[in-house]
Amino acid sequence: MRIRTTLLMAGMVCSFSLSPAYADQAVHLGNHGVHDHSASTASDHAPIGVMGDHIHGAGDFMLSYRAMHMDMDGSRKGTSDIDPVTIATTEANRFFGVAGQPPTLRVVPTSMTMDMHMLGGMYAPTDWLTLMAMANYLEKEMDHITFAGGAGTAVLGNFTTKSKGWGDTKLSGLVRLSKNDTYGIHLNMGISLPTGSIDETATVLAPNGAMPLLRMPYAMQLGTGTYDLLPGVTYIGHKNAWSWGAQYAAEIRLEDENDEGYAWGDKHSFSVWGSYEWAPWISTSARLTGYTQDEIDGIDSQIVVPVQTADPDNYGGDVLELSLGANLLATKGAVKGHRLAIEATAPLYRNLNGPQLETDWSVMLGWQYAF
Ligand SMILES: [Cu+2]
Repeated sequence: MRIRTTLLMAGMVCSFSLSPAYADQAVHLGNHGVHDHSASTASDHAPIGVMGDHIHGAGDFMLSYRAMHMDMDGSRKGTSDIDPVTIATTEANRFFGVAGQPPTLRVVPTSMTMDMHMLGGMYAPTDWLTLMAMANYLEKEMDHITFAGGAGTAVLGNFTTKSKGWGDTKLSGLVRLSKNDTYGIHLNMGISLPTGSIDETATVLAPNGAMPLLRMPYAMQLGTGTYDLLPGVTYIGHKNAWSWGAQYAAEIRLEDENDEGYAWGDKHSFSVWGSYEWAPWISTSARLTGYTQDEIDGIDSQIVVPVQTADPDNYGGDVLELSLGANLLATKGAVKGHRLAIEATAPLYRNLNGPQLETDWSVMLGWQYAF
């Protein structure tokens, strides 16, 4: 792990020292002039769901707030739906054999919502480097059915678990590699600090009728518990009213396990988008995002319950999503320079390590202001 951290540092130092070569290319070529946002238009920014999509001119600051709501309903195993009764009667409980553990998964999650509040700041000390920080506040809620006893289809009852609090904190450097009138390319070099809790608890309804207070499964925790590397590359282009872009972004765990004995799977995502600017104050966009994530590696020895979310193997998978969005930019008046954006996302394809709850849709609203 220490080796990977050292490589990261070396990479950053290397990029910084290369910077003078890029500096001339970077001067005043985009819509982001130095302290001059008068030439900005709505499509200067990618769809709001893309993180680290743009860089700023020297001396610029930007503040942002994003709110995301995600709705998950029903479970999926591979590419097929799987219903609660089938899970409760046929899906093996990996903890069977431990005292009191039934052979199948007698507690089934039916739906989950996640609300995320993202506070971001950007600052460009020079034209080739923009620094970015983001803090996240999360609220999660999961509904469950508890089936009675160790077998059969009789339902004992329902319960809901909740968690909320600050998640992990992300710090990034966006390094401009190239930019001209039509396109720009930059590196995203970020790190995620494990500021989110991974030992949140909730009262649950067990198949035997007991209501113990237990550590919640991985999906309900607020952070990864590990330092994570967030590398990426972003390409953006624009010509007349059209803009387009592509971004590769990854989450790579820098530690083999967190304090509780596990690490989330590495995640790789690739996004492509196009947008059309109807007027300087409004653009609309379409975006395709594909991602793949490994299952959880290791196990938290305190999470031993007959529910799919307690099995580290029931995490990750391959997903393709479609997003439609709009960017608005106030070009005059008292709110000049303020941006509002919205983007809604729905899945096109899902192959999940499961059974696992599936995401039906999500929507993100954002506000941004540069000065
Ligand atoms: Cu910005």
